[in-house]
Amino acid sequence: ATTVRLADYRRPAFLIPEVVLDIDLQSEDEARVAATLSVQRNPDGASSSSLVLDLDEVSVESVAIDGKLLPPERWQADGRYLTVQDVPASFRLDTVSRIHPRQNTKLMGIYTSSTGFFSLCEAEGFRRITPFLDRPDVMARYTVTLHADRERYPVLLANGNCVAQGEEGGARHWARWVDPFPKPSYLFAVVAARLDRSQDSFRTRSGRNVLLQFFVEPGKLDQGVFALESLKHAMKWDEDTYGLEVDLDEYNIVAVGDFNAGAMENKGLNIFNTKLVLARSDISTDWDFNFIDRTVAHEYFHNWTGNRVTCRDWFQLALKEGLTVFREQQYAGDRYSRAVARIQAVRNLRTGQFPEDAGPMAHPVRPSAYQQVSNFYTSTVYQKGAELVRMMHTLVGPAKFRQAMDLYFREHDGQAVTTDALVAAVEEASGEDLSQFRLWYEQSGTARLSVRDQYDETSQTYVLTVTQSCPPTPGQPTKKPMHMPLTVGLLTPDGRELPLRLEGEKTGRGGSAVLSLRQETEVFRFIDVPVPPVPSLGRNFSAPVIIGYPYDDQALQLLLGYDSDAFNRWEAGQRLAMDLLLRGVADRRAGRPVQFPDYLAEAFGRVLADAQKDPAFAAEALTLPAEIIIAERLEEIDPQAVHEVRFAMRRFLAERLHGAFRSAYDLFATPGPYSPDAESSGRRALRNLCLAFLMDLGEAETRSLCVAQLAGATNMTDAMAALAALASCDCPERRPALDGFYAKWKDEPLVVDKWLSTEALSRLPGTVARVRELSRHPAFTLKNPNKVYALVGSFGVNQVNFHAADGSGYALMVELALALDPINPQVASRMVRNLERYKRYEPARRELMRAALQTIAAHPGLSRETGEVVGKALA
Ligand code: HT7
Ligand code: ZN
Repeated sequence: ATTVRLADYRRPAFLIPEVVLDIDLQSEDEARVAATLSVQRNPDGASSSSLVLDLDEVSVESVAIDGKLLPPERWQADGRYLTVQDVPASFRLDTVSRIHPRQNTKLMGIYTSSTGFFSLCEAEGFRRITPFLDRPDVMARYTVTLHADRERYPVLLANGNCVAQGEEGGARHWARWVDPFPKPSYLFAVVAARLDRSQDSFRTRSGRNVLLQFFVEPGKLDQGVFALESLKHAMKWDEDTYGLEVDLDEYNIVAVGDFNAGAMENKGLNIFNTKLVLARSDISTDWDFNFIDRTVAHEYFHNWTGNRVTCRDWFQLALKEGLTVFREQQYAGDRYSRAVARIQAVRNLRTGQFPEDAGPMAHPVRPSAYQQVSNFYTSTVYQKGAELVRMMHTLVGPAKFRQAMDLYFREHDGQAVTTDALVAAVEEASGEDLSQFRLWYEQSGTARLSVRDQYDETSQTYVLTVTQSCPPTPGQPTKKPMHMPLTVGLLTPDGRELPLRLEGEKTGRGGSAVLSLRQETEVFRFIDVPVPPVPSLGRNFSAPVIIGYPYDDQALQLLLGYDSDAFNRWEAGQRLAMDLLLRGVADRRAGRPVQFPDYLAEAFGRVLADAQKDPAFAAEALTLPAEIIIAERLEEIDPQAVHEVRFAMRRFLAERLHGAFRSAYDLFATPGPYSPDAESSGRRALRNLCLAFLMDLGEAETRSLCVAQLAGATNMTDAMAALAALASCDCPERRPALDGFYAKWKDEPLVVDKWLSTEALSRLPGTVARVRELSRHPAFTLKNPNKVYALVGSFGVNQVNFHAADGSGYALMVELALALDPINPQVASRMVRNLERYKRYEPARRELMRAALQTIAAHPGLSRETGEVVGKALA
């Protein structure tokens, strides 16, 4: 396997400032692509007599320089490159190529979906359309002419503005689009399809009117209303928060049901997976609405962070993704509950990124090597990347951070840069020395902070000692200490917040202090501390680390009840539950009875009693740590033990708080028409959480309540909550509920996905067989990524059934992944990642998982994408 290394980066030998494309979509099976590239030798690049263009599944028919056809001996096209020999310093290159959209099941480049032709080019898909220097530091102005059948594909779109269109001989038409902004090829997009269109407009703060258009499969325009509203919110938010205006005359959003990613920020022509853009209350949950709002905003924010300032190479992916996820998180915090948004982001990090960072695919936020860049669209790049930006924001404060962003855009607009450009801008604007902070981009692994304290009554001094460490990760046996903010507060034993003052400092720090950690061990001496305090550590999750401190249950209950930092109130509840869950797993594995103390029920009962103040927060606080997060804390993972102990804790709480859960279920009903706003979705979240706890007891009365909720639901949030609870309940109501749901929604693909996912996530025995059966169901196809993610992806995170002790879950994953690999290797390699952490499991499962990986590795013709994952896992 070829490894691409950051250390080998060289500036391109040639630049291509202008691209003119003529794409003739002759049939679903074939398109002719004529490309005219203005090519110039790059004065800053290596000198080369040949031009080597990237290429993938494109048949090149002819090559001409400055209008003269080249003889075959002057150019060669192998599977990966088009090499043109003896080229001048500056010239026009014309190529004519053929591509096969319907055969393109990889869904990279131009491919077909039910309504027509669509494209996805990030990261390396443009080379599947035409030979090109398909790397982000080659930026060009594009003019694109599309030709297609008028009746079948009435909508013809590309980036930028439509400058001309017309009819052609027969039943065909054409349109020409010009994008005035130079862009990297990964931002290129085209669409030729039968779509309905709705339009709106946005008036920028400088008074320009921008046309907003939404395109979707015929009959589904009503499902785009929410996304268009989100887009306008996002545009306004970016003006208000960062002073950034939309720079286009026309901003188009297209929805497509077959898509490898969630969405793509192509300049002026965002293409969205239907799952992340279509919303209507009867078919979308509160979670969908929230995710759609954030994704629409995220793609829009890329217009500046990614498109105007782009990445020099794919090792710099976090430059655009980390920063844009951070901006998206800020947006969500402003628009919904700040605390809940932060809690959800941290839960995401802990379920996705922490395990990744502790496994064979662990890599720095700025990786230094890859085989397939598509395997590096990871939680580390996205979520941990956002945490790095957040830490800089915390270290320098919001005002300086804003100045840094202004500077970043001033200095780098129109450029392709490295992650260092952002750090340097923060450094320059704030005066803070971030040289050590840069290690965050280079070192993989989740750092640990071990915190110890000492209170001295006579001097009224409280000393916090913080020691950082980071476990070894592939290729990085040792780590250097990193610079990070640790936000802390101190609480009195009766829950009051103490004013903070550090020894040697003239002024106090208020109730919260941002401590700067740099050395391996740092000591902070707080003075004028009248009582032994309880520390609130890592407020608002100030750094993406694991904080170890010997809290006792009383301290945790105090923090849960009184910490002024909502995140740490939640965190205290999680720690309280986690300590008991870990004890429970140890007891179960040692054959001792698993029991839980009264104080757990009392603490959760107080949260529930207080839920009126903030139901969304209460729902988060009453959610037990996910199985995968518990597993992460164990030396050796026994998924069955983790599942059973967590389930036992849920049943314990459901029994003890039965009355309170039942009353809250009634109390938090949301009367009136559905709205996905933060308050009503918070009430629904809490009410449905109560239902789920009660359903774990499986009583007939609760089952009837659940069936009634499913039957009477006026929105998908309530319907799905009831269905999911029934799907994990071994009761007579279960099968009719699941079958009835499918029968009702079989014509709505996105709801069918919810059904597939609910079946695959069931905790009940028999799920492996059911998933196998569903993989042969007419509603399922390996060709559609959404279907794969819904069924196979959900099954892969089902901790109890995927990890069935007999290995049947692994065998099923192998079967499906190998069937998928030749169709869509990007998606297949994501599925295979569910097996990669086999070394973390107890011996029997470890062996079964290793054998599953070996079967995949030995499969003839395995894709490079899946090959990289299994190769690293087995290394
Ligand atoms: N930049 C887009 C994500 C994306 C992607 C993810 C995984 C595999 C291939 C991909 N191509 C594009 C959307 C975004 O992050 O905003
Ligand atoms: Zn993004």
